[in-house]
Amino acid sequence: MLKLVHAPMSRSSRILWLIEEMGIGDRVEVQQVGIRRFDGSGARDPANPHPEGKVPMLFHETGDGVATIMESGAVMLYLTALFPDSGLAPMPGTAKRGEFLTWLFWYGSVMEPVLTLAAAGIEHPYMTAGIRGVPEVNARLRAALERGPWLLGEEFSAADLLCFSPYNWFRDALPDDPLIRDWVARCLARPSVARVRAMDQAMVARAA
Ligand SMILES: N[C@@H](CCC(=O)N[C@@H](CS)C(=O)NCC(=O)O)C(=O)O
Repeated sequence: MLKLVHAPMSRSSRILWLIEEMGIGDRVEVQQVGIRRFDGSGARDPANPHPEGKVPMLFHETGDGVATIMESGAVMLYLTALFPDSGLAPMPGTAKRGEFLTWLFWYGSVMEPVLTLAAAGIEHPYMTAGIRGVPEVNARLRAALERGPWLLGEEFSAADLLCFSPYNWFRDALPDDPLIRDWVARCLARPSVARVRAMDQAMVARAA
């Protein structure tokens, strides 16, 4: 019914974190593919249906066809809405829903571009005028974390999984801010993260 196109230790691992957190592993088939990695290793996999050869990609057989979802935030939104009882997202009609949607879209529109360009050492006035920079990203995270252990306050959500994910791979990007560092440590300590790390390592070993 549900199929996730996944490459081990990549952006699609965060969808596996979510699936583990939601306890829906038995509902999702995982199709492992290869990808071209940013360090130049790997290659586009002809078996990957994503139009750009990327992951994640989710397929859902619905009553009226197959829903195809790309972009991590959209995949998270789709899954948490499909399984509303999983507790990983506030529901429509609640005040927290607005914050939740904002984090998912802010991640893709602001946080990821800002951190990617910072890692590449690129600064441009168009970027800071239109999207902003690392200080603003850190300020947004800090303002939320001053109110609670998680981005939405007391409740852990898919927004934490998405927004902490860059620091899972790029520890150098972590700001020297105890509030943000402790939040990342709390996210890293989630059993789902350790379980997916083991799953990913097993997939890599099988493919070798
Ligand atoms: N904005 C997309 C980014 C997807 C993406 O860049 N995924 C990487 C995995 S880390 C990929 O598949 N790269 C392969 C390539 O660029 O060819 C999302 O958040 O899902």
